[in-house]
Amino acid sequence: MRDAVTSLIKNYDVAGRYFDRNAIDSLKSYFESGTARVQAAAAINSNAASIVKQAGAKLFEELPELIRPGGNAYTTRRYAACLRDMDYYLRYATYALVAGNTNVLDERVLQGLRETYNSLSVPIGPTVRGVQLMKDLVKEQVAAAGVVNAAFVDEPFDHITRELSEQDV
Ligand SMILES: CCC1=C(C)/C(=C/C2=NC(=C\c3[nH]c(/C=C4\NC(=O)[C@H](C)[C@H]4CC)c(C)c3CCC(=O)O)/C(CCC(=O)O)=C2C)NC1=O
Repeated sequence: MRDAVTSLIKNYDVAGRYFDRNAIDSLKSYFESGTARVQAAAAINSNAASIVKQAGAKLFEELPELIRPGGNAYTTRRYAACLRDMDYYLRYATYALVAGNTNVLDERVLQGLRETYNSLSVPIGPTVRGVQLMKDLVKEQVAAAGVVNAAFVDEPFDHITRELSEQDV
């Protein structure tokens, strides 16, 4: 598992080089956004349950067929599994936010996920929609917490979306 700093060190060490201007700029920008990243994580933590619940409610409102007989989230067990998955995405997105790197998502969440979803007929498009709904709610919460320049919030959610969508071929 890597973060913004360890991944940079890894790249420069492989080449046996000191940090150059690019590396210094990227370190600066990571550390300058550090407090905001931690504030964003705190805002997510204290609202996580409600973010997942609201995103789930919106998702099923938009796509009610998911929870009707024959839908993948139909039955209490599968409904709960769906919300649990959303909670996984939110929690790991928070880790990635703080790390300034999406590696934790690749290693702990996305690896093998497509095979699992395909084998259980979990639909990718609606899952991606659920992730985007959570992103919107998170951005609202983070803004409400007074965090400015929080563009970095998009990154982990868009990464999940991109990886899931690309794999859905
Ligand atoms: C931390 C990393 C991690 C992830 C990401 C993860 C996902 C994950 N989701 C699963 C199931 C599932 N995932 C969903 C999700 C959905 N169905 C829908 O229609 C919606 C679109 C969507 C919610 C947004 C459902 C319904 C199941 C149960 C499917 C079944 O058992 O038939 C399963 C199969 C095993 C189980 O049910 O627990 C895994 C492994 N597990 C992990 O350990």
